[in-house]
Amino acid sequence: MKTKVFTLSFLIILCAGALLGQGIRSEEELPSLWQAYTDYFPIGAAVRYQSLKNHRALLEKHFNSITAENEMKFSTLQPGEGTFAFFRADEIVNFAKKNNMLVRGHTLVWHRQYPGWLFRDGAGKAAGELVLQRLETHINTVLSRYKGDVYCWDVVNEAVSDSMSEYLRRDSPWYQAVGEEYIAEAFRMAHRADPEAKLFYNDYGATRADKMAKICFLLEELLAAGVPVHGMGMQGHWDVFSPPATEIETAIRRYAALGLEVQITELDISLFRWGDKRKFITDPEELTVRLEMQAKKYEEIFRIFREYRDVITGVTFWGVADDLTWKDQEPVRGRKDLPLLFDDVEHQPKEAFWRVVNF
Ligand code: HXH
Repeated sequence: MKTKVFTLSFLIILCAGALLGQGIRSEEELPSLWQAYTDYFPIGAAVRYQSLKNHRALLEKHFNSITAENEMKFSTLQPGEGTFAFFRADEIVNFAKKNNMLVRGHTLVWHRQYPGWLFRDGAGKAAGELVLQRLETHINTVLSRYKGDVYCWDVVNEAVSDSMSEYLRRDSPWYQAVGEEYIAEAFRMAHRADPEAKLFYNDYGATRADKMAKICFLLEELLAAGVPVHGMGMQGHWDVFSPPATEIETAIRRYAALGLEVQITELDISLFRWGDKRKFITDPEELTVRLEMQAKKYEEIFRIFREYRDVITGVTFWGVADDLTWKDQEPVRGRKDLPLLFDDVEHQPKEAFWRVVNF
């Protein structure tokens, strides 16, 4: 009997030891992403409410900044007029505080994910004045709640048009209700509500010459009018084919030349061209090639980011690991993408991870 118990406990200890040992070893061996970048800039990730559970270990080890992917958008925070829902956003902020992470706020003014009531008045459309009043209430409520916790805000997201024949998006409900003044007003309101917060204009396609020219024109106008804008957020939803790293570098210099901080706010590198209609890359050889292209792209752009550490004040990935990414739904619904640094199966580091941390 005694020998049996002895053998059993011995076995249990052996197994536990092996498991624990393995866990500890791989944890220790893997360098931490944010620690590799302490001399450069904070490394952030966008999280969803569920990724606080699913990706907790990765978040705690590799990131020192966090952004809510959806939980701080207008429709989530104020679904009904005067009815604020802070529960999920608070959870994210508390997680960040517990782990000494920065929080980037995203986003106050956008033409998507806004609540229906915002632009309505009774049966008709709300006048510009009413919309601005509602915006001010929203900004005051949200920024005072997170004062000291959220260090920067994407005040206006994607206001510039993609069309060659248009400057600002005219189909935006903000533009339709208020006219182009909504942009300057939003920044002024945010600055009044939290004078310490760094205020960003955020957009995608920000490296393309035509769109960059329009964004710079907007930023110059705002700065010339004394509007409190402190930074340019380049989203960074790129793919393995484009844009070339040189184009990204040119854009960083151009925005920095305006006297603004630059952040890469929503980084991911898709394996697909934007309009590729396929749902998967089924050929294993093609997949290998694309993942290598992705690793190379990440390596190139991070070399540039490090070079510009004087102007780049943050780099945030739009997700944590490949099992939870908006790219699976947009721009092609149901297309399985693998755009991040950790894999979708076991959250293991991909080749791209090593190219980013080894320099
Ligand atoms: C970002 N927009 C948002 O800032 C972020 O809040 C969201 O969670 C994800 C991405 C990027 C984006 C850009 C264009 C777009 C959709 C999202 O829509 C298009 C789709 C097809 C073709 C052109 C534009």
